[in-house]
Amino acid sequence: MVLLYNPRSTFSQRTPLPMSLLAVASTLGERDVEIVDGNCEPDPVGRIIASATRNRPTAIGVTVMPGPQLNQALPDTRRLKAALPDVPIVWGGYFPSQHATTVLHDDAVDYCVVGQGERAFPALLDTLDHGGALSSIPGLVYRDAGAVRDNGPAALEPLDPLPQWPYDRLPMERYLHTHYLGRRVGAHHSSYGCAFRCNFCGIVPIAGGRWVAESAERTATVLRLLQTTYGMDAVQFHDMDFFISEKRTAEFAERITPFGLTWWALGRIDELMRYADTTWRAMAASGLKMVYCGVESASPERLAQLNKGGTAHPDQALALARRSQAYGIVPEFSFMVGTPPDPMADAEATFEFIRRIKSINPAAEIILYTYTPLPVDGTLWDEARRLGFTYPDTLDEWVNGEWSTFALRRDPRTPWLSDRARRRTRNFEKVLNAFYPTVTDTRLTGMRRALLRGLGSWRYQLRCYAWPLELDILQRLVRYRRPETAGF
Ligand code: B12
Repeated sequence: MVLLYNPRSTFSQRTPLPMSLLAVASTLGERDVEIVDGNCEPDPVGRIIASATRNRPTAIGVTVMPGPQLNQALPDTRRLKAALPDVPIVWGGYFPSQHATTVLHDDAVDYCVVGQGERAFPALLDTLDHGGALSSIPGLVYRDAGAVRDNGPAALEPLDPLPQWPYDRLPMERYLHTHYLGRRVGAHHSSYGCAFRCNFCGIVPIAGGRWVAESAERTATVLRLLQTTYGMDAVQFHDMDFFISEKRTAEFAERITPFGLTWWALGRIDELMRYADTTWRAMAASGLKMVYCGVESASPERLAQLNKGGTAHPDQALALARRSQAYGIVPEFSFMVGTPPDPMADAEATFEFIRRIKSINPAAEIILYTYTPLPVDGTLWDEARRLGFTYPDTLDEWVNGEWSTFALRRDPRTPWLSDRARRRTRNFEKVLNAFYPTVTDTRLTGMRRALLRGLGSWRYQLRCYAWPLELDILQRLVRYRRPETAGF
């Protein structure tokens, strides 16, 4: 018996499919597996304790992302440890993959799996059940005679040979949502890692520039299954970069065109600009409705500092705004403001660039993130440390006070980010979102849109972003939902 737990990760009505645990559960073979999703259950810890008391599990596996999920995972794990002291608790996912030593300094957690869990987790379970050397499990970090031992990263596991995700172990109805993309929108992740090493991205310290992907055939088969079994009519791909291989994208588009689905995915601008017109046509015909791209900055020097790699250049975002419009695909562009050493100048240049994008393609969505340091070697991380940035040493610090919201990338309280720069960014965002109401909020009626736009107009034209109190009130009144805080 194995219990897998997804602590609450969101307060949104739209429950995210716990793909991490589906992936981990897929390779547990004949083992009896119970997945408990804290986003769906009123008392997930109570349910786990009851199950584990009936039938002692080999281990409890907990998936932990930074942010709200970590804040929930720590107290829950401590409750589980107190109630079930002899059941090993294993943390996997983004947070322990980056901070395994800090995690293992806490007595509530016994093991961390760094990176992919499909091989390391069953190997650990076999060792716990039958004995063997923990030191021979790549990707495992554990305590040994009072010290923390790190076995080092495992090789990336190719995805096609792995078993299908066991959707039947979850209440799938809970994970299909109605929004901009469709009436029953599902989720999938068709690859692992990313071929690039942008130094603000969470996958880099884990995947180290490596990428493995399902074949187009396998991904199409998964979508067909979700469509025929669960009535899914649209899908969001959460891959770090869906579009790395043009050949895979083109074949995938061709395969799914007859399904009549709509889809959304993330990709790099330079890659998409390299794609042939025939691939763009195939993507549009196959139902690609929106594509999410990180522009990050209006400055080529800043992109180099962010180690964006490839052939990234801000001007390509302007070209993509045009090209996607020609195919009826809405681009969603995210920016990274608040980078050291001069976040104010950086933000002003970004705002002007966003205005250029909007003048080309008013439907383009804009998302503003604030630079949140990650332990990725390179100038930015070095600069952040030089300016006094350090991570907490304990899990208690991570879940308390300012650190508990650090990962949200909205207000990370980095030492170089002044209140003025922070306020200016949020104010610009309010004015922009009023003047160009998002296309993704399907509840915004024509009248509400006109009202927002009318009220935001003078501020946008005059670049008067300061103190947009009237917009604040209006955006609250019309219950405006922004994708960066709420998803679609
Ligand atoms: C889905 C998702 C979410 C979901 C929650 C999912 C859940 N579990 O409930 C939602 C939408 C709620 C979410 C929220 C946030 N997210 Co999020 N999210 C993702 C996303 C897109 C996919 C994760 C996923 O399912 N991957 C697919 C699975 C198969 O892979 P995996 O998770 O890596 O799991 C593998 C291994 O990690 C390991 N593993 C994972 N869990 C476990 C458990 C055990 C026991 C074991 C052994 C192994 C193991 O094995 C798995 C299979 O190989 C990732 C980006 C990405 N593409 O991965 C970002 C990501 C994890 N999110 C991130 C962030 C920062 C957030 C936020 C905190 C902030 C933000 N602004 O986005 C918010 C919180 C917002 C809020 N207000 O609540 C960052 C984390 C950065 C970092 N420092 O590590 C990521 C990496 C995005 C990025 N590019 O930076 N997120």
